[in-house]
Amino acid sequence: MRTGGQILVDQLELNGANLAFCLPGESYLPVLDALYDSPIQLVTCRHEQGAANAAEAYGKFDRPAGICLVTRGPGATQAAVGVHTAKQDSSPMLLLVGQVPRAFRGREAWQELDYAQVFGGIAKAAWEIDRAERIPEHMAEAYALALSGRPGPVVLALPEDVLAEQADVADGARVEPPQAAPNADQLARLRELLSDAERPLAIVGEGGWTAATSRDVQAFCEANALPVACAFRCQDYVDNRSPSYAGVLGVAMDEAIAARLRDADLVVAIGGRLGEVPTRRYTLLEPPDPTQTLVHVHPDASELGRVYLPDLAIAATLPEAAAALVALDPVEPCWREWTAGARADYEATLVHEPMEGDVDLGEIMAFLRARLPGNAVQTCGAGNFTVWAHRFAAFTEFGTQACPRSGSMGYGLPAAVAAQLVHPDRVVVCFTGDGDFVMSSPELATAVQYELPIVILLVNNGMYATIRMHQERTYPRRVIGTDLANPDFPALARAYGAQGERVERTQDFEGALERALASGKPSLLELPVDPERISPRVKLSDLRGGA
Ligand SMILES: Cc1ncc(C[n+]2csc(CCOP(=O)(O)OP(=O)(O)O)c2C)c(N)n1
Ligand SMILES: [Mg+2]
Repeated sequence: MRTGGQILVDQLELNGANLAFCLPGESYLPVLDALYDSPIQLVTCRHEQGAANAAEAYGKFDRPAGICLVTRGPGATQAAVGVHTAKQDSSPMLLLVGQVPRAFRGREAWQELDYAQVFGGIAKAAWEIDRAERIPEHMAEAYALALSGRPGPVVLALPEDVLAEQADVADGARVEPPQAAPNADQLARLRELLSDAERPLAIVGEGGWTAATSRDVQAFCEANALPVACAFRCQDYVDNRSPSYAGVLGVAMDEAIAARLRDADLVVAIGGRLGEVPTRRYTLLEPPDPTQTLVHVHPDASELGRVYLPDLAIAATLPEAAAALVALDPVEPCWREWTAGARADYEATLVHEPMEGDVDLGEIMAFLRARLPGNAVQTCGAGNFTVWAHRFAAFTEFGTQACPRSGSMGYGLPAAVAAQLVHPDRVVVCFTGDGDFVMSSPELATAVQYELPIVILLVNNGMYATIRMHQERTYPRRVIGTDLANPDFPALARAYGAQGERVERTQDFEGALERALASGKPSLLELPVDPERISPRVKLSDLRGGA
């Protein structure tokens, strides 16, 4: 006989979880108690947003689903942002929520919510477990849903009396998501389309990748001299040093890569949904039937044809699809110049315009490109600071970029907590802004508590610059709602027990970074920047002059 809490934790263990992120609540005490004797490390966060974002990031590192445990009502609603990111980013995640006892259901008891309704439009699935003896069955279903097809978040509500009751039931089996490979006809057709192409472009996108997928896709692109672009925040899917690598289809998209997509005659999308960001608001590739010939490989058949009608739709899991692509007899490319041009365009984007003021983020990024090891992990939230972090970084290994494709602020710090727990020996750098950081700054306490030596680079421009940029563009000089009066960030970091420094000049960055890396503690380096340079290629004064 085991309690529902014990049965639940046993299912997490047998499905390979080694970390769980929580904010405790009295609604799920039997689960906490079962974790007392479990090898799963429980990481206590300071806000459910942080716990959910950390669990989401864990799911990005080719691990079993990220686990987040929160209390009912306010705990669950505060965790919603991480569920939304897991959905948009196609990351496997389980959100386990305490619930009122079964006997109180429907009375709007204290903190009661109907989680199937609340999360129905956010998660891949959400439901409530009704009996302890059915926990193995429900958990197997939850894992199967989270991991299969397009991975995503599943929410399970756990009535407190279900968790406390005893049941005599066998464990479920470890969930192995089904695999699907492309068939021979599809591969032959793909080869035919490639042979007919003059300006092909491969696009790699989110959901269900592994390190092997990344290696195979890169080898396929190189064997066919195919240029390959990464969808927004998938920049670690292809080694950026590859002659095939052509850059990123992200926000603040470079014109050259935008033109490559617009002008391509064949697009081979390997994973991803070809969403609003990588298609530049659905203009570079126009739904429903783009002018480009489209091959779309996706693990979920229901995503194929949902927005774009592909000329060739391949419903296949990505490791299997990638292995099949690399085994395909390469075609003789007539597009070598096109590919070399795409590569040259990408290399040109690494050159930055000098920045006003004493701290030049372009210089700092160039330094980091040379200084950081290839397996260093980049995390971020949302803001214009990420444009520097993404454009000027060079990714060489899968699993080194954990950034929210959902564009959610407050993600970077909890993601860095998860990254450093998953990879204790790696350098983890969290890029953040003065607005972004404050949204999840309590997780600095988590980083200190678990002794995680993450490096936080905080770009301080005294405003929500992303919004200011749009505001000044549309309503020049009518600034409202985007100015920030900020705390003394290094002092705040020190108050948490982390290391904190302000880097006043570009040339001081190297020393400050080395001190941060040597400190063995979480470190925050504040980079005060001139607000004039609101984005790498946009000046505030130009916006005001209407340029
Ligand atoms: C949770 C959430 N709230 C609001 C936004 C809208 N938003 C996007 S970027 C941004 C400003 C971020 O400010 P900061 O971190 O200072 O970065 P900056 O743009 O100044 O570089 C805002 C408010 C968002 N993306 N996510
Ligand atoms: Mg800012």
